[in-house]
Amino acid sequence: MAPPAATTPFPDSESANIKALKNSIGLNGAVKSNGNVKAKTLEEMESKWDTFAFEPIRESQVSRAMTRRYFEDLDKYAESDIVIVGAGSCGLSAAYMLGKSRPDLKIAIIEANVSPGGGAWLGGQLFSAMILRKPADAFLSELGVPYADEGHYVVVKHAALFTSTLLSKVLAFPNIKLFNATSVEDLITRPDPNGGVRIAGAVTNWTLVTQHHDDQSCMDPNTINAPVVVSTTGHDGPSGAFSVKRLVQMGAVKELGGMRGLDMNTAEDAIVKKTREVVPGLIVGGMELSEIDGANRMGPTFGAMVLSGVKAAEEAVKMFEMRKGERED
Ligand code: AHZ
Repeated sequence: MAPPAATTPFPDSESANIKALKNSIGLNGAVKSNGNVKAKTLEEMESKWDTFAFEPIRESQVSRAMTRRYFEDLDKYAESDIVIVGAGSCGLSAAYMLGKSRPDLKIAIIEANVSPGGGAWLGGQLFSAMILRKPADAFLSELGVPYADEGHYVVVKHAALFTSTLLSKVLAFPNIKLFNATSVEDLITRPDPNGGVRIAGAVTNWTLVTQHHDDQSCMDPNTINAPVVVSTTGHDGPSGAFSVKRLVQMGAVKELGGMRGLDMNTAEDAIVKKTREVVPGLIVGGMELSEIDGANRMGPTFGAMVLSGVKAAEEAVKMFEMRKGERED
């Protein structure tokens, strides 16, 4: 779709903004770099909006500032220590624990959606509050997310408060890169010395490309090597249970158990207890596990998702320590 056309002329072609830009542009049309622009406080701007102007910029500077960093990240994380597939409540909880406990590891998170967070922006039936059964309140205290204590369970007033706090902390870790709008569309495999395969990384593509393999041809993917992959892609659905479904297709797992009906008490304990390495190199956590194990679903209680993430992080570190010698770079 074409961008909307301007319907009114530019009001002041010699605005302070444009004059500043012209002054700062050299003969070749490039904006001269100025590393010593004095920072202004919001108080200094207050009531001075008539004389207000942004610092000048050339469009290519914006382009380069984004693309240089993105391509540096693609280069850096092409060999990762741990790849987390899916940034829902389980994947983000695992990422938080890993980012905090192992600042020495390179951790890539691949999230198919533009917006990370999976099903954790709302509680059940699109209501706001998020319920977590104890002892998952320990993770909220760790994050500093406030909650109401209701005895056996706690209530966060809005699920988005939990998810935005968790996300902001995960994104701030210098050793974690979130590649969102990017899908894992296959797994890298190697023959395992004990027979079968081990998982050795993730095969990625822009999600928009992944969605168009049926109507466009030859759109080959990209790859990330890693000795440990943690898959937390949720239960089956338009994009869920990705890794376990792929394991069945490639014969690494015989069949899926299929997620069973809702039973909060049974489901949550089972998901945390069974969070594990399902084939060498691949740990599965969160609701993706219900599909392989034939476990119940729990619906709108999130304690198992965060504690499955905490356990997946612990398992990932153990597996990394065992396998780091196998890194191929
Ligand atoms: O976009 C997905 C979501 O953010 C992402 N994802 C799925 N397939 C992917 C792929 N590549 C990259 N191939 C992919 N990303 O994985 C994330 C999964 O988040 P989620 O919230 O669906 O899963 P979770 O296991 O963290 O939490 C599930 C919470 C529950 S329980 C439940 C029920 O019992 O009904 N329903 C939900 C949503």
